[in-house]
Amino acid sequence: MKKNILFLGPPGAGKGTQASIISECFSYLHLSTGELLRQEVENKTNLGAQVVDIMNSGQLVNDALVLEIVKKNLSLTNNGWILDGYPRNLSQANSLDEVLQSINQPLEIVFNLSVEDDILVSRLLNRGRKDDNEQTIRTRLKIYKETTAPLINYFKGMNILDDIQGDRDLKTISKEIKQKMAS
Ligand code: B4P
Repeated sequence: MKKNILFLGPPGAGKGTQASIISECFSYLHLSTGELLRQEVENKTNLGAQVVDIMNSGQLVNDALVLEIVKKNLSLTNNGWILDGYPRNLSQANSLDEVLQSINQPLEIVFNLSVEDDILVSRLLNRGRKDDNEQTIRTRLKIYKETTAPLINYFKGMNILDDIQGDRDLKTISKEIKQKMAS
């Protein structure tokens, strides 16, 4: 059973949703950089104050800040983890590679969730989080295409990428992910 997993995909593709289901099922650590950053904002920490405007505008938070969060949390477990929302650019992918080498826990599988733009926009508008307004969503989608989507080829080159069609019902998607983790 694969236990070091990463979810890739545009905003609203269901990375957080599936990562929660799978991490709960296997008792893996679920590391969502978006969620951890939102907690910093909620707790009104210094870090939260630095990132709140960036997040609300749909831009990516500074790489070094996110890396600190990832390092701190990944070193807490060797029992399996799911990264959700990290990395989001090539520089973050290279940093992740270094961190994983240093803790000797190689990434085993990347699930690339794909969903059409119109469905993504309507899902996010329905969700209604603070950064889920039309303008911010368009910015996030643009940044995803320019900055994050190139990671698909990066992970394909490592031979660990699996494409998952994300516009189906939650259970069907989770079932397919579990099958692929077991194979
Ligand atoms: P994230 O928290 O990562 O959020 P996301 O990409 O918008 O959402 P996700 O794909 O997880 O969608 P979800 O499952 O919730 O990022 C937010 C912000 O944080 C970024 O814009 C950025 O500023 C910052 N950030 C995070 N990581 C960063 C990094 N590494 N570097 C720099 N900045 C970073 O699903 C969305 C909705 O769809 C939900 O309502 C869900 O119920 C629904 N849904 C999911 N699957 C469905 C399905 N199969 N069918 C129907 N509905 C479904």
